[in-house]
Amino acid sequence: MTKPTDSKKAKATSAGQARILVLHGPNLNLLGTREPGIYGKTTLASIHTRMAAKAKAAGAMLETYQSNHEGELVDRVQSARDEGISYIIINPGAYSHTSIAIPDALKAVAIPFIEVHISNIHAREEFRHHSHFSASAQGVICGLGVQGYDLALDAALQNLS
Ligand code: CA2
Repeated sequence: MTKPTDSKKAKATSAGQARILVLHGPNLNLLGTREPGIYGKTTLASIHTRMAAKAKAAGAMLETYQSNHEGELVDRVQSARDEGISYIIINPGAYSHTSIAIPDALKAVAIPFIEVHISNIHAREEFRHHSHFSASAQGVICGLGVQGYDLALDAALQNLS
């Protein structure tokens, strides 16, 4: 594997290294421990380790946050702007289908984001088919398992370079 050249590296912001925030909604802390048939066997911690290594190799910094509470996710999105986060990757979990507040916060901070779903929400129950996030997302990845996070990170790094 070749090392990324400087031109392929994520652009540093005036505040330093490009910072990417990975957000996870409710119950995703259980990844790898329950329902492996739907969500796989990989834990959130190992997803983060892999993503952080990839981000670092590309000259960016990864931050991660999981919460089971809608207001906490809104707060995290709001503080992202002040912290100089330049990209967000988010799996809103069940809030994808119910929350207006989190997509409103994403629109308010105007930070580009990619929406990720581990399962194919369109092949599941009808209530999962609509996401309130998708219309303002830069892109949506669903149904590719936890690999979706890596693909989202590739796209984010490319967009930041
Ligand atoms: O497919 C996805 O990534 C979802 O965002 C996951 C949500 C679900 O409500 C969405 O419709 C689709 C559920 C997350 C629950 O995560 C668990 C992980 C392991 C074990 C149990 C739940």
